[in-house]
Amino acid sequence: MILIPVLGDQLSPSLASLRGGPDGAVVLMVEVFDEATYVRHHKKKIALLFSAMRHFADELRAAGWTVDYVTLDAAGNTGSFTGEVGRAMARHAIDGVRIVEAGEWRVADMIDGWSAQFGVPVEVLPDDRFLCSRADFVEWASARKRLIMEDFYREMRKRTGLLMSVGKPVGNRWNFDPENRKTPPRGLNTPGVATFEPDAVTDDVLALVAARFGGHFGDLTPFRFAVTRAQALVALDHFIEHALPRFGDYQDAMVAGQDHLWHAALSPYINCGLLLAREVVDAAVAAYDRGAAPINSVEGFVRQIIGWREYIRGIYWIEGRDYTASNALKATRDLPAFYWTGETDMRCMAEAIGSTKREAYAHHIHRLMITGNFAMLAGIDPHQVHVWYLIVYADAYEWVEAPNVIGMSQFADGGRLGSKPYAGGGAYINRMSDYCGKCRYDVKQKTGPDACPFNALYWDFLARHREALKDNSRLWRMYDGWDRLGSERQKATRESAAAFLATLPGKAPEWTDGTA
Ligand code: FAD
Ligand code: DLZ
Ligand code: SF4
Repeated sequence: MILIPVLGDQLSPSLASLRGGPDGAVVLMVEVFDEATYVRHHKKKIALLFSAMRHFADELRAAGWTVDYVTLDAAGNTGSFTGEVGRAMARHAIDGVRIVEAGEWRVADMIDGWSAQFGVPVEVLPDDRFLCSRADFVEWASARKRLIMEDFYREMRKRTGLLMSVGKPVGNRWNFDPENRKTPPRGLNTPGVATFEPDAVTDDVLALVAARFGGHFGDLTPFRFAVTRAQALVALDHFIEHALPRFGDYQDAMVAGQDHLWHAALSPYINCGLLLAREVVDAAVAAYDRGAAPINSVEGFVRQIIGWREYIRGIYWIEGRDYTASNALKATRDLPAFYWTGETDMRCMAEAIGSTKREAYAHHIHRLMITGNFAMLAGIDPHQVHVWYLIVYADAYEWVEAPNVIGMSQFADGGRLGSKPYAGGGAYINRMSDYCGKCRYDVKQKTGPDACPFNALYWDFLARHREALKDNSRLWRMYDGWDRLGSERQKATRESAAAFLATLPGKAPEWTDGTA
């Protein structure tokens, strides 16, 4: 008999290992302590995964599959994927395993050991829920010196035919980003995201998570995530109808008290398999075709998914197991404790961390230009930053989190993923948000105890890393600006940055040491 382990991020009825329908095999799904604690995930993330796994198992059973589901508190649960596959082998007289490739090195390495350990053939199928296979990405990358996302994206547009018309991009442009940098006017109503009341299955999971992982970061309730494919499809429809039309316009905006703005908040569902990337972009393109959303929004959204998401995954596998140890800028400062509490006078940081804590979600600009930007400017150890991001977001799996953090946001890979560090001072944040007006710091002041910390930190970062960054042509204008400040103001700026950094609290090890 064949055993088909289905991992927590493989909750798709069309998964390659399940294709063709029930065939006498046993599907194995396991809630294991190791997966919940290899980093101490946000409570909401664990609840989402366990509830979605339980619902998915029920749906497979209803479709005729034999499903062996091991709950976290089942007697004898060994706590690991390998331990549970071993126990299932004994329960079912298994003579072969069929599994879709894991999303990350850690689990892929486990699966690689199973055939020798259990003495049966293990067939590992490509995860074709991605639009670009690992092999195709390697082929694309091997023909190039620099792996530029925009080049990859255009290739994907051509390959998929999405937003293409007789070989040309729809609207005669590949990219409508210049239209996508608007600051939302005051009082604009945001559409919110679709929310779902917990059912009995979710209630059981919430009680389990509270009892077993109560010390993990983040708010467990209110819990309003979709936990079934049917609910996730409702969330997709809600986004397409209510948020997509303005997604492009306000993609980079930040507004106090608004966690989602016009973002999709679909990544937790796409990444665990409740939604497929392809159906999500097809829905956006269909909205464009029927005139329900403008090209700048639809193109921007499609680019995030068939461009960024696929590119990031390709980079993850190319970079290898040691990518998360990269530290090109040799940053060593501990992650300040306020990353876990949100208790800081920097209003922008408090907003981004608050959303993270409440929702296990923050939109892209919060992640990139607030918490990520601050960590890079302050010289925080990128590995600690990586662990934080892996813990706190419901959509975080190493394949997508690590290149975004180590590469895009911390420049810790020395520029292999991004062509320049995403560094910004207070002026950027002030332009893109309504935070600064009510902040205890003054965004207009450059130095001194009341000045916005991002201002001095921004220049201090550039000055500190001049040797490493001076040849980057995209930064010449910034270095020119720094040189024109003159030595007096440069000195005051660096002293101001040092004074601020000296006030940073230390890290809170209970959330970052990876133990239960
Ligand atoms: P939207 O803004 O509505 O975008 C639509 C979709 O595009 C997302 O659902 C997502 O599937 C995709 N997407 C957009 N940008 C990216 C990107 N850079 N990489 C991959 N997919 C992208 N995304 C994750 O899925 N998991 C992570 O752990 C993660 N960590 C991040 C860490 C940092 C420091 C940064 C800067 C970005 C990270 N991202 C991550 C990418 C992006 O921020 C999230 O995908 C996005 O915020 C999810 O919210 P949304 O669905 O509302 O996205
Ligand atoms: C994230 C996660 C968590 C918290 N728990 C489980 C689990 O108990 N069982 C499971 O199969 N998967 C879980 N996952 C998702 C896995 O970590 C994910 O499937 C692997 O990282 C492979 O990419
Ligand atoms: Fe953030 Fe500075 Fe604005 Fe305060 S003044 S919200 S710290 S950018």
